Amino acid sequence: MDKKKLHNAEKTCWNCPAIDFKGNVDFRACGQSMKEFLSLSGEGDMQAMVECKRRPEIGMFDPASITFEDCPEWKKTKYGYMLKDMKVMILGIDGYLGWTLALWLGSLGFKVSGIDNYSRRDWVMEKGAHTIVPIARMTERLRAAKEVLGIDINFRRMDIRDRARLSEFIEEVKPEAIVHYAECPSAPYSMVDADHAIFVQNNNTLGTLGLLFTMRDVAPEASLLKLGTMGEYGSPLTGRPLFEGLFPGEAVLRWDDREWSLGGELTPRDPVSFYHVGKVQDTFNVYEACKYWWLRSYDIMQGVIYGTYTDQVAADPRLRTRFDVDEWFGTVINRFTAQAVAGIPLTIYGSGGQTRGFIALRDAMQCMTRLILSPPEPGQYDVVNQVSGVYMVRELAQMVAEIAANEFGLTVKIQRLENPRVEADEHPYEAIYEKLPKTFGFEPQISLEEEIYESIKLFMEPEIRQRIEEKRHVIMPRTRWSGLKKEMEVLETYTVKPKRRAEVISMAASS
Ligand code: USQ
Repeated sequence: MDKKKLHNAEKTCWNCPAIDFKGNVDFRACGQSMKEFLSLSGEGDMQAMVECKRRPEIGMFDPASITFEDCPEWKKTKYGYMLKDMKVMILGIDGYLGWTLALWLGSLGFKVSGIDNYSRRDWVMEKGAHTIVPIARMTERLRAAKEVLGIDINFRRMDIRDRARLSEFIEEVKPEAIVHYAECPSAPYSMVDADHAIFVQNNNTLGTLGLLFTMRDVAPEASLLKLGTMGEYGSPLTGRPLFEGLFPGEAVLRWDDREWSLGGELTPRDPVSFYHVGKVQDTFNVYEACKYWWLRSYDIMQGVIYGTYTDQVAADPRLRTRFDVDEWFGTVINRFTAQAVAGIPLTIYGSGGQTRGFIALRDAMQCMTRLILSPPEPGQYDVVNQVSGVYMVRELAQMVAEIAANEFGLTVKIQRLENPRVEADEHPYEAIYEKLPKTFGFEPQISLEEEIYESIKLFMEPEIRQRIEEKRHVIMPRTRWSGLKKEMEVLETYTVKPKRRAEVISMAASS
């Protein structure tokens, strides 16, 4: 990528969702890149002629002839060229990520619409838990978004599996990108029992499959940003790198004195719960849909997310996003920060040698924006590993405990528990996460330490601290992957005491 140019400057109308391909394109070229597509037409005889839905006056033209940089419909922003008033529909707009993204995009000038059936609120309630950061009802959220940030969000309450209504809404809005967050995001919830496993796979996998058919029929030119997970890959004990979904061109399979190229093939998946298995099935469904129907998608293998801050959600208490720390819906760093504040021992599962890719909430929002602004080509399925750092669970516990102790004067206990999950807790881990920085210009804006600090600061508010304490009983893990109903044994407990002020100052001076 040319450093001086914005990452999507040289993309052309071939990638632009405002282009009308219908009737003017040879659909035999489905799934081909622009280069291959043009080579198919032979003798430079252009087969693709398109019209612009926004500028019909220019008539039919060659889609490779106008770049985003040249087109007056695309304007420069700090995240890349942006299609003016670009319409983005967020499925799962009431969730932790969905609501945050809606406000983030709205404040950048996107036209945001979204659906939700509030099921995340229901699942958390079913488990006797609650979001520790109190959130407003949707009507109040929408009102506050308008009042405080001047953002109008076109919201419709519905289940993604209600295909007739979804199709009607998509036809009405005509989104240029669809962000799909409308899945149940919990590995432990999917491991509770047969009913939960079946529910999660039905809701997630069949919901997504239906969406693909709907997009084929009513919005084939919109890009689909589908949330996958780094957990699809597992953590192979061989230490094989976790490539970005597809093998790089140079990869080969060697066996029995013979050799084959693996370049471009989907890499092996080794999911670690029935939830993760559903995500793998999604991967194949999306991959096929791009092949069959010329849909275009980025499958986003997101690392474990943490944090609660963006400028928009912090602008008013009614705009805050949810924050779960219970066994089922809390992810590890978020749980540790809340545990540290409420004096609950930080729960390391097993030895704590589990290593994972992570990303802060606001960095994830930046990545999503960049991906939305750089749509894939028609028929293109691509995968990004949305990660900004790799850490081991026990090092995270130590880091959270030290920040809580040194910056907030808290006395923090760390507790190693028998691991409720079936997973390796000592293993090699090499995640490759190069596409977002190299192809989409992503630069992380926030360090892990800063984000942990911000979260703890917010949780020190008496109301939030109280809400964590009230739900102590749903913070300790109870769901064993083995199905056994038995409390986890405590393997070790130790205290991380605040360093004396003088020690902190001398450490800072020597670093
Ligand atoms: N862990 C602990 N203590 C805890 C909670 C978790 O040691 O109190 C360990 C787990 O055993 C695991 C690791 O931390 O090894 C991560 O667990 P997690 O609960 O933070 O994340 P996980 O269940 O793997 O999945 C979560 C979300 C899922 C998302 C995924 C990204 O539930 O939606 O897709 O993070 S990833 O893990 O990279 O696949």
